[in-house]
Amino acid sequence: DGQQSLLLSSSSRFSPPQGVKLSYGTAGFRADASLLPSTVYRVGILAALRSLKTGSIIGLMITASHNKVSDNGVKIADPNGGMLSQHWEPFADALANAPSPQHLLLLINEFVGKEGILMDGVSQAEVLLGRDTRPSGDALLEAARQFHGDKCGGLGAVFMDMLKTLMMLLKAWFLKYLQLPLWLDLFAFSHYDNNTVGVVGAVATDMGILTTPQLHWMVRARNKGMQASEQDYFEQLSSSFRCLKDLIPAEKSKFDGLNNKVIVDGSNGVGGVKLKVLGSLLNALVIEVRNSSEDGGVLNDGVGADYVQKEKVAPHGFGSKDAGIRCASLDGDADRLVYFIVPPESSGRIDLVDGDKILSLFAVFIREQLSFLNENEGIKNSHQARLGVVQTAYANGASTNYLKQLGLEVNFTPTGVKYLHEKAAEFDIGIYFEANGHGTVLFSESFVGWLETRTKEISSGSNGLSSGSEGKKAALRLLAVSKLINQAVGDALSGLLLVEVILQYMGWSIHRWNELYHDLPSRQLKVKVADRNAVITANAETVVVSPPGLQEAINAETGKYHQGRCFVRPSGTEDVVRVYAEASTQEAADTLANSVAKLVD
Ligand code: NG1
Ligand code: ZN
Repeated sequence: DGQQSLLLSSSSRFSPPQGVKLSYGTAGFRADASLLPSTVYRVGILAALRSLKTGSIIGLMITASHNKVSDNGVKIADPNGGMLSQHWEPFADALANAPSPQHLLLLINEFVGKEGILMDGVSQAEVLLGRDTRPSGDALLEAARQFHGDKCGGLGAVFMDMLKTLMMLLKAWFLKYLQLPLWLDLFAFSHYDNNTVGVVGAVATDMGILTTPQLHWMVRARNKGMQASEQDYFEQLSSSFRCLKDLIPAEKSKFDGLNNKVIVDGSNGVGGVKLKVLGSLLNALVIEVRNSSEDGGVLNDGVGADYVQKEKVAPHGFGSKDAGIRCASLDGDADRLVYFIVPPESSGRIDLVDGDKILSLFAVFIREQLSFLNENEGIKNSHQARLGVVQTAYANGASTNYLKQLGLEVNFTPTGVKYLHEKAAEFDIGIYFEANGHGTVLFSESFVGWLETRTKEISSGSNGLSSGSEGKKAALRLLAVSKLINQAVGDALSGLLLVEVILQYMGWSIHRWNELYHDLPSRQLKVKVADRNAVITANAETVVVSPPGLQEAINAETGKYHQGRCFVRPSGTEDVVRVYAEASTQEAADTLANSVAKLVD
């Protein structure tokens, strides 16, 4: 009958790919784009349920970041702009892998009951949609729209129609086998019989092509009741940059011509386009963008932060002509940022200024501002801000030593923004970065509130701070940093502006910055194995607990090298086991990585 055919067409269009087990992973679902329509469809349902559960706006981003152009992915932004609550990940996995609409339906119902999600006909789900420049992005959104209803557009219709289909199916199924009509009434099922009215309303707004951090920023801003258009994003970043720039002491800003220019590799993706807009709002900085999506190059192919960081070579379009100039590279969705220095001869190899060094620069600056605050009598006893830094095992050992030697508290978490972010949120100011360039600086609400009150008191002259004192300026600077740097996720655009203004403040060239410490040589490898999840780790991924014996073998290899450090872990975004090795020479790091890769194979 009608229900059956709806179901049939649903399952034929949106059945999950055969023989593939999808996992929400480090950064949502990722796979070859051709495998993803059913996943995007189902994540659309997930997003709507999440919105109902939290009573807030949720984000849905279609991107596969630094992965190759034929891949794509989908992930959720939670109400605060962060990653999907880990507690919902098993549900996401189950949804994506449900073999049939019947299973999907049961899963949803079970979960809705368990989570106590209100489907009262009044509550509205609201989801903001974003995608990067991947050619498959549009089609994936379209795939999610195939059941387009007559009243609502986009995801709303998908959600409505999916639920309607599922509810009808469930009704038939339950009535036939379980005789549980009463139970169904709990879901006020009858409303679904009408084609235009639903128990659940879901509104999806397509925000168009965005960087991942822009979408997260918008979700966060909307839920805080703030203006959240793309223009608002650009305004906030550029005005806080200007504010920081204006707070640079005259004696500190000794610049030569080179120092107000940065050349940025956009990875042939979305970041370059957005950075051009941002750059046009700034006078104090010249941003030259190369490898932008409209330049026609292939996304992430020989370009981008991941390539530059892993291969330690200049991206396409950069060469010895750029020697000595500050260069930076974004990844495909602009949530990663690394800097680099091109050597004078075309040897290919670059000096990489990675996420660890960005973290170190931010830490030095923020620590200095906090000490200005603490030195100031008016502030001394009222608030001692706790500053913490968070890294993963991929952080270069030399960076960890440097940060500890600055007297900072260094914390380690497993790979994955969700873990780093959560840890950093425990501090008044928490700085987290992955070596690959993903990171940000989080300010606690109480500390921002304190800064706001303090800077207001200062401007009305009602406290002990003399206007123009370093204490006052430090408070204003920290407040501006909290507005400039994305509070939702790592954001290459806001990170770049913060790096640039701190370098101007310090009067540092990229060379001076790079000299903060010297990286230990390192090597990263990927190993394709039958089942990467056979490798189970502990202690922030530094130790293998299964298969048995592997860690002992790694220890034995590592022990052969001076300053040797090595660990392996299954990737959360690719079907590989990653090997990381560090040692006192590049050759040693390479050999260590290669021999451990053989142990894993
Ligand atoms: P996996 O594939 O789990 O290693 C990679 C990065 C993470 C993170 C995610 C999300 C490395 C070694 N791993 O995760 O740090 O950025 O992608 O994009 O760079
Ligand atoms: Zn990314």
